[in-house]
Amino acid sequence: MKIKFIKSMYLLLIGSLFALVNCADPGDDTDIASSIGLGSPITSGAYDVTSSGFTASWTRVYKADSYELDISKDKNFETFLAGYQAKSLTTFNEEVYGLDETTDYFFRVRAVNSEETSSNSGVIQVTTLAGGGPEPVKALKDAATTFFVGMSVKADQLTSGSKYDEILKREFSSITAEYEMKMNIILPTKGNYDWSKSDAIVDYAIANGINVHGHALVWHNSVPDWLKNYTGTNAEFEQEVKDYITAVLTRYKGKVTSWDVVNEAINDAGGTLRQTVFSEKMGDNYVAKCFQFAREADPDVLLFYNDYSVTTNDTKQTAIFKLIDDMKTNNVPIDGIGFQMHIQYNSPSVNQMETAVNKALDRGLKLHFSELDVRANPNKDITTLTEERAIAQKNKIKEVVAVYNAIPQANKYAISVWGMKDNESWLLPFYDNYNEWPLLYDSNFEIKKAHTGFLEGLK
Ligand code: 9MR
Repeated sequence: MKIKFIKSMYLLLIGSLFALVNCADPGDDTDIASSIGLGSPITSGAYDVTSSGFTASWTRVYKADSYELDISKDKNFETFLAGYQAKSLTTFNEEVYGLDETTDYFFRVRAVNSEETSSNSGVIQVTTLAGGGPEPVKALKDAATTFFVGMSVKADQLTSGSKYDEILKREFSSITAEYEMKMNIILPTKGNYDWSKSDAIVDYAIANGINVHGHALVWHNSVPDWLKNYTGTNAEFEQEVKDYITAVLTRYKGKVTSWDVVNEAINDAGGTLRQTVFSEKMGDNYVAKCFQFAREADPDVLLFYNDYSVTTNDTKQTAIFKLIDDMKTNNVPIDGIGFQMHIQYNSPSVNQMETAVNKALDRGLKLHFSELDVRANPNKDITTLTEERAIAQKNKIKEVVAVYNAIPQANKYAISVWGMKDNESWLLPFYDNYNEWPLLYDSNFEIKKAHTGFLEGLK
């Protein structure tokens, strides 16, 4: 009886295996794919819900080229939000804004390719939050508790009671002179130091408990004419540079925390040392010499090398870290590296930033994300800052801050923005006064989405 039962179970098992093999005929993959059809996206919900918007997100569908998003106030989708009836998207999320507060919204999404459109995803309901007037905006320096938030300044902005003064004191914990602590301003003619602007900036910082990052001791673009056209010997030229570095660091000892000792020494192409009056007169090891002079003048000040395109130009990045490695091998004192973040709304990627950051961390350097501004119009294709571009700019700043915030405390120093208001950025005159909005404040001192992006990057 028992044997008979086992035998019939055995036959049943063989039979069902045979049936399974038959129905899953592996001979024709396309038949299987077309019989399954294009899958529907899975809606993973809404995030970043505020009183006026939310972000809808969904999963990627195999073989889909794009997605169609419907948003409605009505769960049966009999009417649609303007622009959101089958809105075509190639991304897996959409930031929706301009909505009413405490209101229900519904969204669903379909996958699309050249042959078909999938059925709808499940419907997600989102309720926007209560408004209650504008939310209090956290000050950048209060939100960033583990590093300085800096801004570049000009001495004439620092009058007590000015709008700049008010915003600086509220938002920023560090300042850098945009140009008034460079050599052509401090030492315009041989032997005649002019400390008026640099003192005004440093005194303002001290009076208001703000850190100062010094910028920049040696930069080929800020050499005073008398030194550019120097007629003395190379040894005398080197002594002039040493005297200058010593004078500046001595004057600001204990007042200025850090200096960009040499700025932009590496060429954009070829990974070579930029040929300047400094390399010509002091030799290719002039960078190391300047760091030595600085350390001799002030044993405590932090010494940075500062350059641009570090995250996006691989050849330059390699050359910069080689320069630093050579300095370290020769026991030349260097504390940190500044990545000038003159970037764009669509570049660099998080991966590019992390790669460059990791190279600095591997070498135990402090990191300064210096000179941050984010071009919203690098291809000159817009004439006003569109909502879409403002959001893309905001998201890029959020990524920048998140990457920086994730580095170990010991390697953090500051993120410094290069200017306060859009209309006063160096970028406008530099690129023939084109339309650009690269900063955190607009021309009326109003906070932009970019500012929110900075705060969100800290969350
Ligand atoms: O933004 C600065 C501009 O106001 C000055 O006229 C110029 C020359 O001193 O320098 C600009 O700042 C540069 C910085 O010192 C180094 N990196 C590139 C910046 C933009 O050119």
